[in-house]
Amino acid sequence: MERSLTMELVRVTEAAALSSARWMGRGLRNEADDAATSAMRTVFDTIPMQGVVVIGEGEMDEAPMLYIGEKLGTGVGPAVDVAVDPLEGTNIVAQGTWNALAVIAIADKGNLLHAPDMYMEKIAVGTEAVGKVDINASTYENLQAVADAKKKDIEDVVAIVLDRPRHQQLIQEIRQAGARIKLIPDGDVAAAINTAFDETGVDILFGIGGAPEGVLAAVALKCLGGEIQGKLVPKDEAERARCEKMGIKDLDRVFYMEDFCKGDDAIFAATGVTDGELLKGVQFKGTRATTQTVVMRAKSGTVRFIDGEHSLKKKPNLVMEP
Ligand code: VTB
Repeated sequence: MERSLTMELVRVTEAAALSSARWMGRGLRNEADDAATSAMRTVFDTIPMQGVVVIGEGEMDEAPMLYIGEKLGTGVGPAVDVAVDPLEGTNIVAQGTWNALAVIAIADKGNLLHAPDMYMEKIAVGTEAVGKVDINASTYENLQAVADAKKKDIEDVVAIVLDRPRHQQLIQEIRQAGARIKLIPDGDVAAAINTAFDETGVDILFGIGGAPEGVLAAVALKCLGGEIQGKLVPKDEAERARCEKMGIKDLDRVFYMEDFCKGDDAIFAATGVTDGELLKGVQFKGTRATTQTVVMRAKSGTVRFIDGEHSLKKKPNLVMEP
């Protein structure tokens, strides 16, 4: 994979963030998502690669663009698997709260997990706790392992969990263990990434979120030297059948880093749409807009934060007006 693709991917997530951020705080989640998706799709046409969407906006018959199997790029250049979430956190943008991201991950063809669109139980940690947690261990054991690895008391360990009724027991277990919880309304990709950055104050992600989001988080954590483990959680017979069709017979199967993203190379980029612990969201002032992006590559381990300042006058196509 050409390393020059890293900067190209920044342009993709910047465009998606700029477009969807225009909808911040307007209470219109679908409009925010559509804006991100079409901006992302447009920029892909200019990128020298032969990409195929493996994680996207849905199946071909349910999504007009960035659907699974769609070809992306100019058709010359490296053959890559593409995972996208043009707007991770549509509700977040609609409500103007924290941690919405425009996200993309790519890896050499055949290397990304084709995760079905269903729930996945996840556990994610940053570098220090790699190899120390186990999705099959108890909540207490995992919290204690993170505390030991990070040389802190369990009382100072901060777990991040999606605020959902399905997590009631998990939340109780974390509090009983003495650790603290940051409950979030949406956005477990940002939450997983944040475990790899000390300054975010987040030590471990627990709980059930989307499986496709698990793949995106895995690529980021691969670049950062962190770890995520996952288990599919089919909600009904149809989803169980879907797993079987994919060759996943054992529903207790644990997906590890190498299952999510094979090989030694992958690139991940995310631009903040709304403010978060790691990235500032898009800000507009007159004809200028600013963005903040993190872009990283697994092979080199380089992590870059890129501040963008955009002229909306010179590039009006960057933002689709509501
Ligand atoms: C999470 C969250 C995402 O989906 O994966 C969540 O991180 C899981 O679905 O931002 P439920 O809302 O059904 O709990 C998102 O909210 C995005 O769809």
